[in-house]
Amino acid sequence: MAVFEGNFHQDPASLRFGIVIGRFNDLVTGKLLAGCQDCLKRHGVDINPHGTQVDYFWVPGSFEIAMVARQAALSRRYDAVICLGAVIRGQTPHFDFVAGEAAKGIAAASFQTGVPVVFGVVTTDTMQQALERAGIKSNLGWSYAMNALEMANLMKQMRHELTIPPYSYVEEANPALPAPTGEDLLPGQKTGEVNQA
Ligand code: INI
Repeated sequence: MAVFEGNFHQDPASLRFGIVIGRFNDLVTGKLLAGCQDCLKRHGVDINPHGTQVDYFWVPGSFEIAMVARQAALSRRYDAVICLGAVIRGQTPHFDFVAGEAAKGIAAASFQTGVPVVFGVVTTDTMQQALERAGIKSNLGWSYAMNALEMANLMKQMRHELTIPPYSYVEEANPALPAPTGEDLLPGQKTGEVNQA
């Protein structure tokens, strides 16, 4: 039998990452991103957005992160997707909704696609606490990048050693869209034609 464990040194230059970042509280998320990039770069990943290894997706806030992360994972382009956001309790009565939906959605994106999707949404009571986690004391962005490197490598090893149907989760998560029915049709469109609008 075997022990499977991700490592941080096995050809990181061959890995591809998608990073989804919430603009809300960008004072914090920008710093998380900088920490994340620093870690990836120092492990040999080319972080240039015009290069071949990392794509960046900016979204309005943490609530939107999961949807974009799921689409990115479904593309099969990435070995891991890293989600960066900051939800601060003091700023909103709907903290629990935004944080809860982000957590649930990000977990679902990972389960449904079989692609590691790293939960890098910082949830704190105050801006001060968030900033402490985004560079003032330590930078969790660095840790999230480590998590992504480890999981990407672990999944690579597992795909190599175990028989995992590569696209089963994707097909389950993304069944072929049904033909439009009467209610979905645009004026003049017949059943069976795909909506272009
Ligand atoms: N989004 C965040 O990322 N962090 C927050 O603290 C936050 N607050 O405070 O409301 C927040 N709200 C925006 C939300 O993520 C969506 O972008 C918005 O509701 C539109 O869907």
